[in-house]
Parts: sequence; structure tokens; C-alpha cells
Amino acid sequence: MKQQEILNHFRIEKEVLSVEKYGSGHINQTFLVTVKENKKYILQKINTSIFPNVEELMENILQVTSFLREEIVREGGDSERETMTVILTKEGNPYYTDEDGNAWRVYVFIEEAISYNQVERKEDFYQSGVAVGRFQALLTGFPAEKLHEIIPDFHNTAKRYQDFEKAVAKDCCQRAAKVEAEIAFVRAHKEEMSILGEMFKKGELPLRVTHNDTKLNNILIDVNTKKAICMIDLDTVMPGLSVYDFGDAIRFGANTAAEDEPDTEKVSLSLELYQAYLQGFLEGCDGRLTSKEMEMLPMGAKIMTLECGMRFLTDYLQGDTYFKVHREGHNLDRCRTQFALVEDMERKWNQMCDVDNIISLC
Ligand code: ADP
Ligand code: GN1
Ligand code: MG
Repeated sequence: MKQQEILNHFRIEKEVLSVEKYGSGHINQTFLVTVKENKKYILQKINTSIFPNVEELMENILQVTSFLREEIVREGGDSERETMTVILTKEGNPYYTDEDGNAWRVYVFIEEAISYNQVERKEDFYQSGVAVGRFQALLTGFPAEKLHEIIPDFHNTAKRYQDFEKAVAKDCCQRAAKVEAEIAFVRAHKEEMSILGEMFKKGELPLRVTHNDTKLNNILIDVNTKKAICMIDLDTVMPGLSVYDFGDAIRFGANTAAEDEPDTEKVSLSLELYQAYLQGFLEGCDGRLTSKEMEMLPMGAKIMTLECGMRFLTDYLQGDTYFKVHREGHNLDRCRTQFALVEDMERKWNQMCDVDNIISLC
């Protein structure tokens, strides 16, 4: 089997027993590897059309994980479980390129931990908020200038809007006519797209080292202690805004429906989950957020939801080339859930912005 040959190039001592497809990420191809004595690894084929510079991608991940490891040890934590461990190739490289030019990497599999695709217990979501806040807090001292900007303008929503308009104008798959309502929805929100970027430019929001992809299934929760222990999927760790990390987590986890639910009637913002996450996130940030950042957390949630919906729509218009799709119209379903969620946030905006509530949680 091809994957077994790939694994021969990594520093894995024991005999490989099985390799199975794993997880539900939209970007990389992930496999669970079991070796003799029941030790496990994660093997990933890196999506090189999204991450063409694998050298820089892995350099970021190595830098961030080594920094986190030191911080975790300093705080008396378990660095084997609380951050990712990259397994090097036999030549000492953090990834392997096969004869077809595919790039592969291996991580230690973190045992007895689950990544959820939907919130099952409020407490888990609260815990994931603590983990994301703590991730930002732990990286406070990390020299941001050392990080490569792996996907430039990743959360530059105004730029994402321009890309969307280009995709509409090109309409390469003749799909625009089918999504007139969704296109109109995006255009009606054009003004809001630049709010956070403008605040950053004016110095009103500080640049931090952020994860940038904080959806629930990128966080591992310990099955025994029920605590969120580790942030995974570090591909997009880059300088960014704290409100992006908060917002992206809300967009996914506080939605009462799955991200790709075809029935948008099921979509709504759970204020109970929103509140639980807010509390966890603020606790994890441990007093590091400025009052402006706290004030803009609800806007982060709305803009990240809008941006993600717009990205799904753009991908639909471009022929589903970015996000993995598993059925026809998959990206369109995803786009519609995001826009339905934005609408519900607009209905619940006053409750989301209840400043007294936010401050009382600090
Ligand atoms: P993608 O970029 O495609 O989202 P991820 O890096 O998030 O890929 O990995 C996909 C899934 O694999 C995760 O959601 C998680 O369930 C699982 N996973 C990834 N790395 C580990 C790890 N080190 N230990 C345990 N599970 C992992
Ligand atoms: C992708 O890799 P994954 O599945 O965790 C995407 C995120 C989106 C998310 C939507 C590198 O995340 O930006 O918010 O899908 N990652 C990348 O579910 O584009
Ligand atoms: Mg992921």
C-alpha cells in the first residue's frame, strides 16, 4: 500500500499494522496509522494547491509547537498531549515528498481525546473556548515576525469580497444564475466586511499570533477529564486578530445545525452556547484582551460567519476546487447555513452585544 511505503521514510520504529482514512477536515487527507504495540500516528497528505510552500508551512508548525512545548512545561503541563509532536523523516526533515511530488507529514496521535463535529455538551464548548484563549495567551511572547504568512490575507474579509466578485463576474461554471439570492445577500453586507480590517489599520485592534481556524473539530478534548487539551490543525497559525479566533469558533460551534445542514430551518445561534464559549475564551485569554477587543467579539462572530459563507459560495461558483465536497451542491448548502446564521445573529444582535454581560465574565 502506498501509504505504508510513505511511512517507511519516517522515524517510526514499530511495524505498521493498519492505515485508515480519518477525520472530517476540508483540506488535507488524513490517515490514522496503527503500529505494533498499539501506538498510533496521524499521517497527512498536505494539500499543496492550498499550501504550495510546504517548507515554510512546516517551519511555522515546528516553531510554534516547540515554543508551546516550552511554555506548557513551564506551566507544569503535559507537553506530549497539550501540543502536536511532528515525527521527522529518517533524514531529519519535517515532511517527505514522494515521487509524484506529494508532500506528507506525520504527527504523534493524541490518544484518549476526541474532536467533535458538533457540540454535544455545553461544557465541551466552554472548554474549547478556554483552549483557544489559552492558545493565544501561551503565544503572547512568540516573535510573530518569525512566522511565514502561509495564506496571505486569510481573514482579510474585504479582499475575500473582491475575490467573490471576480468569481461572480467570471462565472466559469455558469452557476451564478442559480445563486442570485446568495449573491445579493453578500452584496447587502459589503460595508461590514471592512470593519475589523479598518480598526486594525487604525491601531484599534492589536495584532496577535492566532490560530485562524478554530472550529470545534480542530480542538481535542480529553475523554477522561473532559478538558480541551490540544489545538490541532496548525496550518494557519499566523499573525491575526483575537476576534477572528473567537468568531470562527462561534460560527461553527454555536450553530444549532451542522455546517452543511441542507435544511436551513434548523440553523440558529444558540445564545446559551455563545455565552458558554465567551466565558471560556475570556478565561483562557486571562485578562490579555483590550476592552476594544472584547467589545468587538460579537462582530468577530458575525464577520467570520459571513466570510466563511462567502468563501463557500465563491468555491461553488469556481467549481468546488478549494474545499473537499462529498455531494453535489455541498458548498452551496454550507454557504446557506452560514448566511442563515448571520441572519439569526442579526436578530439576536442586542443579546450578543450585551456589554455588561461580557464584562461580568472577565
Ligand atoms: P484538515 O486540515 O483537513 O482539517 P486536520 O489537521 O484538522 O486536517 O486533521 C483532521 C482530523 O484528524 C482532525 O479533525 C482530528 O480529528 C484528527 N487529528 C489530526 N491530528 C491529530 C492528532 N495529532 N491526534 C489526534 N487526532 C488528530
Ligand atoms: C477549512 O481545514 P479545516 O477543515 O479545519 C478551512 C477554514 C474554514 C473551514 C470551514 C486552510 O478548515 O478556513 O473555516 O474549512 N481551512 C483552510 O469548515 O482554508
Ligand atoms: Mg481541521
